Parts: sequence; C-alpha cells; structure tokens
Amino acid sequence: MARVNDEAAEALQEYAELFALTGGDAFRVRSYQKAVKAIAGYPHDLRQVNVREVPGVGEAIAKKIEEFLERGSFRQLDALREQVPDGVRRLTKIPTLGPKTALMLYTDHGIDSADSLAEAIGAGRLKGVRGLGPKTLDNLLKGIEQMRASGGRVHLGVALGLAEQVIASLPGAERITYAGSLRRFRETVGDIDVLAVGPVELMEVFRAQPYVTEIVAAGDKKTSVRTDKGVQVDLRVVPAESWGAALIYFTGSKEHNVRIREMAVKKGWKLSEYGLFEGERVIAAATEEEIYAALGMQWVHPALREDGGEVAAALKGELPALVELSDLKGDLHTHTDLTDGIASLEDMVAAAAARGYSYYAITDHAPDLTMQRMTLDKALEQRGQVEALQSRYPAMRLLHGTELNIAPDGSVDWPLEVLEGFDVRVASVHSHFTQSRDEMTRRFIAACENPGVHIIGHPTTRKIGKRPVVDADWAEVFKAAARTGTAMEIDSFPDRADLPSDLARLAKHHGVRFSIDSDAHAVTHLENPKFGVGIAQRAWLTPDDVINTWPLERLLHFLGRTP
Ligand code: DGT
Ligand code: CA
Ligand code: CA
Ligand code: ZN
Repeated sequence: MARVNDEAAEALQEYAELFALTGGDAFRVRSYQKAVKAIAGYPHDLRQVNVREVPGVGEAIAKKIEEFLERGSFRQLDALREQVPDGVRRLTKIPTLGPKTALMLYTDHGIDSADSLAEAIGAGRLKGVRGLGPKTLDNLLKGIEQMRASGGRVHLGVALGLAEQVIASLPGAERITYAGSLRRFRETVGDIDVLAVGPVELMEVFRAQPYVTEIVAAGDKKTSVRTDKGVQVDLRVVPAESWGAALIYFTGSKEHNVRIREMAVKKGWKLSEYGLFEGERVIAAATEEEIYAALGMQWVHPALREDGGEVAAALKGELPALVELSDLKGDLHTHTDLTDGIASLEDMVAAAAARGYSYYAITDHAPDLTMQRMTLDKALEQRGQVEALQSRYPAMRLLHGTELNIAPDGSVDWPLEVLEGFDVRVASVHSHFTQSRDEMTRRFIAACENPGVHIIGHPTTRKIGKRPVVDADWAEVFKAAARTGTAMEIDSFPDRADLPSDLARLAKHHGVRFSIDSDAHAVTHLENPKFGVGIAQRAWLTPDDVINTWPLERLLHFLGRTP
C-alpha cells in the first residue's frame, strides 16, 4: 500500500473534520469522507495516476489532493487550521465528543483539553448546560477514560507502517530491524525500538529525517526521537558480533528476559545485551538461535516472549508450530460495494485470486444493519453474480456468504431456511454494546447455538482507543462455541484486533476454532491478515486451530457444505 495515499487520506479527513466543525455543509462533509475511504483503499500510488480516477474524487477534491502531493498540505486545510483553535482540535480527539459540542465547550466555558473537561464535569460546572444531560456527561467521561486508557499507545497498523518507514530511510545500515513490543506483535505499541549495525553517521541521518519532529535524546549508541505520528522511536546502533544478544534483550518482554537471565545465572553464566558470558569468555552472542541453544532451549518465537509458559515449553522442546501468514488458504469475511465496501465484487475477487487463495468468501452485511439498505433480493442477485464469476477462477472456490447482525436477544436477520442458502455465515454484534454482562453472555451463547451461524465476527467489538470490549463472561461464551462447533473470528483490522490475543488464548484453552479474516472493505484491506496472524501467534495457535488454513474439503465439511 502506498504510504502517500494514507497521508493524503489523513489530510482530507482532517479537513472534513475541521470543515464540519466550522459549520460546513453536511452533504459536503459526507462526500469528503467518502473520498477519504476511497483514497485510503485505492490500490495504486496516487502520484502515479490521475487522482480523478479514484471513485468519489471529483474536481474540487482532486485539486486539493494534487496540491497536497506537491507540498504536503493544501490552501483550504491551512486556512481551517488557522481558524480553529488548538483547544477545540484537542477536544475533538475525545471519541464521544462531537465537533459542535467541542466548539460550544471551548467558546462558552473555556474548556480546551480532555483534562479541563474532566475537571469541569467532576466539579459539576456543566450541570444544567443545554444539550449536556447527565447521560451525555457520563458518556463524555467514558470517552476521556477510553482515550487515557490507550495511554498514547498506537495500534500495530500505525507502528508497523512507521517502523518500515524508519528502516527504509536508513539505507546506510548494514543490518537493521525492529524489536520491542512491535516485534512481539503486541496489539498496541508504546514506542518503536529499532536496532541497527552500521556507522555512527547513521544517527545523524536519522535525526535529519523529515518525519522527526523532536529529538528526545541523542547519543552514539542510542537516539530517541518523536515523530509526526506522535510516536517515539529509539534507534540503537549495536556491535555486529552481539546482534543476537541485543535482539533478544530489546525484543523483550522484560518478563521473558528476566526468566532467561535467571537460567543463565543458574549455570553460573551472565546474559546481557552484549552476549552470554562465562566470566570474560563469550559463549554465544551473534544470533538468537545460538544463545537459546546454549541455554538448552528451543528458539522462542517473539510473539510468545511474554512469560506465559514459553520458557518451560522451550526447555522441554514442546513449543507449538505456530500458524503463519503463508498457511492461510482463504478469507472468510469480506465486503463489496453492495454494502459498505468501496470495491466491486469483480475487483475484490480478482485481488483475492492474485493472493493465491484456494477459497474466498463474500460476506456483505444483512438487512438488520438498516443503514446498508440490504435486502434478500439483493443478496440473491449477488449470489448469481458470484456463481457466474466462478468459471473465471478455476483454482479458487468462491463462497457466497453473509455477515449477520446479532440482535440484543441473540437472534439474527434471517430464519434457518434462508441462512442455509449461504455458504458462510458470520454473525456479529453491531449495536447495543452496553448490555449487562449476563445479557451479553446469553446473546453470544444464543448466536453460537444457532445452527445457521458458523463464525462469530469481531467478537468483542472493540476499536482500539475508541470503543472498549463489550462485557461478557467469555469463558462461558467460548465453552458454547466449542460445544456447538462455532468458530471465533480474529478480525485482522489493526484497530480492531478482535479477538485480542489473551482472549484467543483462553478460547483455545476451551477448544474453540478460529477464522483469521481481513473484514476487507477495500482491495488493500486484503493485506490485514498479517496482523491477525500476529494475534494468533501470541495466542499459541497452530494451523489446525484456524479453519481458513484448512484445505477446501475440510473447510466445506466444517461449513456443512458438500464439495
Ligand atoms: P512498549 O514500548 O511499551 O510497547 O513495550 P516494549 O516491550 O517495547 O518496552 P520498551 O520499549 O520499554 O523496551 C524494549 C525492550 O527492551 C523490552 O521489551 C525489554 C528491554 N528492556 C527495556 N528496559 C529493560 C529493563 O530495564 N530490563 C530488562 N530486562 N529489559 C529491558
Ligand atoms: Ca517499545
Ligand atoms: Ca523503547
Ligand atoms: Zn461487522
């Protein structure tokens, strides 16, 4: 995916927000937001094409994008940035606070940050203000909490993109890679740790990069900077001969490192970022494999290095053979422009085939998500199109599916006779997120018990930094899923990462199977599973646990379809 497309989409998104904030016409705001989606999902580099080719981009937007591509901003955006005070822009970062209220809080009450808003609500200063009932105030506090809980951490999509950008900007390095929580594929990352072997000048080159907005610390061994994404990056230059030791040390986790250091100590040795030593003698240092081997254990995959039993397993030689991206044979949750996707059925299928998949399911939304205006007739018409397309793809089985909505009582859009017409049925919660734990648990169990449901989509419904996980007794839900043969999805969108890895590991413990899906709404989203696989690895999943690594015949059997 071209980074410049993301950057252009981001600038246009900011413009749409500021435009709405200053009382701009709602119709135009919507057309900007449509263009934002189209640009972010456009598979070709915007600099290589005529911007007007992107669907939803008319002349006025095209001009703005072209100016952006030339100089990193556009006139109208600059003007609105001038016009809207920083305080208001800070307030709109609160996920539960809309632009109009932000403006009102700023102008009428002098509130210019999440902290001052929380303080004002706490002190009762906003009681009785028009439009701010007790429920709304409560909701604002929740939004602030949600924002603080993410604590400045970013999701993997942002972190990986930035790390790749940093690495590409330092071609003078002999070796360079990222370590830390990013290498362990944690779902959120606090700062990015980059390790390199190379000349000291590397530090200077790093400090001079355009993405650097502040130099936090500058030295010969370590330089820390803040970037335009607000994320800190630490670059460490390490000696080539201790590469493996440095990689272990800076990959962490701290808890994993503590465990393996204890093992070294028991043998009378010392493990540091420079190597494994007996006195002055180097036992191993150059590669991770040599160090783990010297300690008498298997090499431990970074996703497992959380002190979650991996050291004991590695000592016994019993680490699992983790699922890998190349194991995935298909995608079981994707959308088209029939509902809220932005690409056509033909384009999505062609892109899936180009990935070499053996099977591919189209699962557009079902009617109960009313804003999508879906009907059974439309779904059946699509089924005909899918059947017609099949002959063009002899090596990839097309599956016609649906993404159902789990109602508050656990029922879904259609009765069983209708459901049975679909090859793949994903069922997801899209509303009523705040039911009680009991109600939510019953809701999921009912969906699992529905013989028409194969997969529970994005089970916790969280959006990192925006929406918390729903409250349910997950152990009970997973028991029901295992009992009924319902798979749990790992939705691979990096801001969803849903199931989260700790819950996926719990689900595996209860005998649940998984589906690692893209939930693609655009061609570029078909790449999402690289994130989902990271979650699966952190949950100790093997290919056998993941239904879309299975050969077609076995998958069809799971879905109750004949080959
Ligand atoms: P993050 O950045 O909060 O997402 O998490 P990490 O794991 O990347 O943590 P970070 O950036 O503070 O440190 C990177 C790695 O360096 C960490 O995983 C282990 C290692 N490390 C850092 N400080 C210490 C320490 O005081 N003791 C030990 N044993 N290891 C450390
Ligand atoms: Ca880090
Ligand atoms: Ca760090
Ligand atoms: Zn969904």
